[in-house]
Amino acid sequence: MNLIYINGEFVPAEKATVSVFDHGFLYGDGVFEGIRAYEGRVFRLKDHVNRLFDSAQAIMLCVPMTREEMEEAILETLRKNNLRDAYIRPIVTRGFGDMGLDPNKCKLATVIIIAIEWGAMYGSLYEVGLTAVSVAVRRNSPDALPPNIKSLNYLNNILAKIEANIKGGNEAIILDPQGRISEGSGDNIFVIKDQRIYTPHTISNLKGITREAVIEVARARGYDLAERDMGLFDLYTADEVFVTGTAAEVAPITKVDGRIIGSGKPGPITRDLMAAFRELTQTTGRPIY
Ligand code: PXG
Repeated sequence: MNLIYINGEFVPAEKATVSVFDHGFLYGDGVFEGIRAYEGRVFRLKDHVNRLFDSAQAIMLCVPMTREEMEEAILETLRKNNLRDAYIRPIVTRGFGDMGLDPNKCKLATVIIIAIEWGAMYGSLYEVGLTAVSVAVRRNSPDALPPNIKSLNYLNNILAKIEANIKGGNEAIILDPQGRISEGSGDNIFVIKDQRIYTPHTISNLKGITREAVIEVARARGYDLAERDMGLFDLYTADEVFVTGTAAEVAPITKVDGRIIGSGKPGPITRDLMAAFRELTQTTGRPIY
């Protein structure tokens, strides 16, 4: 039986509910994380908890526990469910309030941690590569809703995903309001051209923890890597493209808007980084047990 952490208690999944007056439900007023555990170790737990608290800080949401307590609650949720390879979803909402969006009406944040068993997201596509399509919907403008906040309001990303589904793509390429490459619906984007690796700055997208890990391993392996602005042209003419995310891990993209990327197969640098990232996830992380 799957046990869910809600406000300090472990509740069977069927009974794990929140109030319809919770502002996380009423307004998407809250923040979350997506974390993975591999072979009994949580990958970059501290980074994820720090980002959760940063997201909360940005929306002036007081998390009713310390970062250390959050880390421990996540580990305890994994232990209670006997998990070793898992996907973990901590959620902090503004909590129970009344109608009306004023967050001051909510006295105490709701803390939820879900942990389930989960394998590779894209199955056989890691071998052949994903098809990506650019979408008309633009990423939220940073001066409207900063995409750095991992908030419970994911409609911007969902609209992009709907469009990708309609256009027959495995993932969406979302542009920022100025037409620069921003990110996928749930992952960051990397482009390889002439042996150099490029990725967009993180003003209009999420500061991905997988992105950061891949930057580290790429530089450690001697690759030249830079953050820069890019447009669709840079994607269409790339030698290799891949996306990174906790869910997607490192996933090659071999077609963008009908253009075949490079050889049409996952390229050598992408495959090298996929292996290096795998190695990192198998050998590092906070032990659960
Ligand atoms: N951009 C966005 C918009 C994300 O939601 C990433 C990038 C990658 O960040 P990390 O830190 O995971 O490397 C994310 C996170 C899903 C799903 O079901 C995806 C994410 C989170 C939750 C669910 O595809 N990706």
